[in-house]
Amino acid sequence: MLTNSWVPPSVSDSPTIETFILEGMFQAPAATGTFTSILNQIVLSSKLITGRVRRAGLADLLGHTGGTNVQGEVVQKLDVIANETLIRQLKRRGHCAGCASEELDHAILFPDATGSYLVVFDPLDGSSNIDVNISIGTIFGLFRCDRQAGPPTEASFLQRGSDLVAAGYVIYGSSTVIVLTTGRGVHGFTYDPTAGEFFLSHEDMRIPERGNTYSINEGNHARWSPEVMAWNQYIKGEGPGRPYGHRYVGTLVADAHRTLLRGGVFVYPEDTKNPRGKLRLLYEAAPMAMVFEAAGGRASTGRERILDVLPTTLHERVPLVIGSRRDVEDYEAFMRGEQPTG
Ligand code: P6P
Repeated sequence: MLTNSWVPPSVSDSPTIETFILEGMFQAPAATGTFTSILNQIVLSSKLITGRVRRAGLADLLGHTGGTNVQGEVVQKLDVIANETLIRQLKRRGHCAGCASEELDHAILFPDATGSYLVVFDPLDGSSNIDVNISIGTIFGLFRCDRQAGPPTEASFLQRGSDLVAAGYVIYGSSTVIVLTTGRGVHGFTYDPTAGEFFLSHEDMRIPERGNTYSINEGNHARWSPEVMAWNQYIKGEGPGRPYGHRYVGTLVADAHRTLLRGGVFVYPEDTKNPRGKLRLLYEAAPMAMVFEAAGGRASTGRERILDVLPTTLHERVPLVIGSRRDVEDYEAFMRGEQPTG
């Protein structure tokens, strides 16, 4: 007879991400299930991608294809696999009307789809770190498309981040974690490969009002504006709560995830090499901004709210400052030529 035998830690009482998403659907009376279906396709894609990422060194998946993408960046083999996986899964159920990817010059539209959602994603963020076994990630966002105005076109993707209905990221790190917001809080789910499921592990994530680390590529110092240099000197200088510690992985998802959990600020500013910034608005900055604001943080270009910026092209770049509300506000003060209010 079974007694109260020890339950393996992997078989958790926490809900799986699919259950959590489904419970969210039941709370939305008008829900048709297409939103839920798309989120679950992204979850399935994450499971498939994590399986490849974990075997990359063994299955000849390291290295690059020899090609370059629309950004002019060398395309890594795992980039292609992640991109194809997401497109294939999102197309399968006919609920996604189209998707836009960092890896594709143009949006892909699914004319036979019945759903009214568009998905934007960076399929494998930080792919230059794949070969050295540093964390990489996937970033995604969901927009509605107005079918009353006719079938969606590439222009249908050019929406403000404030119009996102869901956003999140997957970090393929020491464990694989999905962080997701549908506008009602931010929740993290950790993958248990023995169960093949993501279990709720970080419920209602809230970023601290202020942190004690800053994250920026100090190697770009000579390219920064005087305002960014002034902020950089301040954050490294002596004063109440300063100097901050410096952390920089070089994968947005990894630097953002640490910042979300511990507080502080991540900055990729405009500079003389990237006058509009390096990171992309539609499928990197905007989804991250939705997550950080939903967790009580702040997301800015340094001068305006990321979620207010209207993209004019799919691959538009933007300066990105995300993190604890007070730390981002301090950065914004320097961008105005002012000192923080403390
Ligand atoms: P840098 C990775 O290539 C990426 O797109 C982001 O994930 C990351 O934050 C940034 O570029 C790193 O850029 O110029 O510091 O190597």
